[in-house]
Amino acid sequence: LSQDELKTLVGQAALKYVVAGSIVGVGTGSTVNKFIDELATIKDQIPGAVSSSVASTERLKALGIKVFDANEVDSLAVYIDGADEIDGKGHMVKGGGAALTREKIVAALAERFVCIADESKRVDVLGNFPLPVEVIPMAAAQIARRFEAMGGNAQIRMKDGGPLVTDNGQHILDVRNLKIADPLAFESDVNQWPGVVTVGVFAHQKAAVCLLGTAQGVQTLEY
Ligand code: DER
Repeated sequence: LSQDELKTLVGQAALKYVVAGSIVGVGTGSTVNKFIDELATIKDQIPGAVSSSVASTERLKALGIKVFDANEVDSLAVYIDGADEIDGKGHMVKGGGAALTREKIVAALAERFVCIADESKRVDVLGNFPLPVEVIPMAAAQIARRFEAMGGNAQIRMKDGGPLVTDNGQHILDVRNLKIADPLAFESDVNQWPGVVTVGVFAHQKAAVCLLGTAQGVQTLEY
């Protein structure tokens, strides 16, 4: 099975976590796009979705799914999102799609985070994927130096010849060469640094379930 076929499999599998009559929390990325396409097949069973990015909002609306503002809901039964890495406890590295801040905000509304991923995302220790960190632009160099002091190599994410600007108007650092042995402590520490908007470690907002697409089919991992 190709990676694309594995993403379709887990996108389909995530439908069973959608609660009829309830608004669904929707993440961002190519795997989530497969889920959104599947969600459209049952859109008459839900009031709509809360989205974590302009890109997901556009896809949801194009498929006739109503998008609610995060401030319109008190909580969500479920949040469905992908990951760049997920470890054995459901801690994730996210932000490959530059949506990490709104993803963490919507995930915080949900009772249950269901991660959908192909098997390439499964790791023992987080940090092989360059860690995305959303930063206030004026703090980028200062934050990069702090990562370098811990052995990391931080680069501003570029797009169309300049720094990528997120949905929130901020920049992203991608930090290579980190080994995140204690995701909870790392997330708490980096969150405190002045100028950090969001660090792409989802340990406090970890997954409860991961639907992992493998050559043998979809594995349901619970944490
Ligand atoms: O940006 C994100 O956090 C996305 O969820 C990303 O990590 C997963 O995207 P993919 O499904 O396209 O690999």
